[in-house]
Amino acid sequence: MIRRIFMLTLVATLALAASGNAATPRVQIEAFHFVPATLTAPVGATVTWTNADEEAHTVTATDRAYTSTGLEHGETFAHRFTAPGTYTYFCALHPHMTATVVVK
Ligand SMILES: [Cu+2]
Repeated sequence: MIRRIFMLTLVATLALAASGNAATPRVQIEAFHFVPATLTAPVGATVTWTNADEEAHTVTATDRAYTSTGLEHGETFAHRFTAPGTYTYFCALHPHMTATVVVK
């Protein structure tokens, strides 16, 4: 419960922080897939993932630069990309789930 309140507060804070930016790109996790599989975002964008699946998933950088905890249904994770590049990530619980963020 406390964790959920923290997450909601975090999301609200991030939403406020991002409201000055043009882009708040989002990825949905559903049916064991990241949607879209390839997301393009501008430098400095904060990408938010939402787990719409009944199963828990993580958002974990291939190079382990960042990772979420196991996200339950409805929980979110956000990461800000500060440099251009092609960033692959996967779900640590289901490593066949892979996707890419292209930052430019
Ligand atoms: Cu998963």
